[in-house]
Amino acid sequence: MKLNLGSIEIEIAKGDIANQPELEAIVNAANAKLAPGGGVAGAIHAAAGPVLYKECRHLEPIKPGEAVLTSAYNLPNKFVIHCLGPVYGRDKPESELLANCYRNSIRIAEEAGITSIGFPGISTGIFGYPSNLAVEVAFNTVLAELPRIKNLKKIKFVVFNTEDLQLYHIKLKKISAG
Ligand code: AR6
Repeated sequence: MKLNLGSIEIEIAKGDIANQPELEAIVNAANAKLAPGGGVAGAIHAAAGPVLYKECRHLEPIKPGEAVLTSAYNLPNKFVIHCLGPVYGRDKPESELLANCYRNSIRIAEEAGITSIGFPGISTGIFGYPSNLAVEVAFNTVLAELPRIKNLKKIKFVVFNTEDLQLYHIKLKKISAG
């Protein structure tokens, strides 16, 4: 499903964030040490190859809400933006820290002149953030950033399972209905 808001296309799709060849940048749901882990981080590091972690070692540690930019190496993208989401129930205020992830990722992408970016559901896996709440934060933060965007033309939410896809659909429909 797609929605055009001004010059920016918002898309939601089910898929693997590490296999998004049409996107210039993908976002990693990283850990503080920017190390290969499970979930999104595991998939991204496995596809990028070990050189990604070599670059990451110079940039860690990062704090919840922070984001950093690296090359994408063997991934089919140019860049990876690594951000650390909050652990639900531990890093507070959770919604603000999660919003910082989306905001900082978009700002870093803009500074680098990136035209397309893909987000996974940051914090909604191992970090335990309920998907229904995270979807609200993700969309509301992205929408609030739109007026400042000059370079980005496409923002894609890449969702891993059907239940989460449904939540994203409902939210996007509400936005398109105004
Ligand atoms: N593509 C798209 N979405 C995915 C993929 C994938 N390949 N794999 C999982 N998801 P998580 P977090 C979904 O756990 O909660 C790592 O070990 C998944 O279903 O990757 O921010 C890091 O090293 C969930 O909805 O990220 C950190 O230690 C969402 O992506 C920690 O986990 C995020 O799941 C970060 O936890």
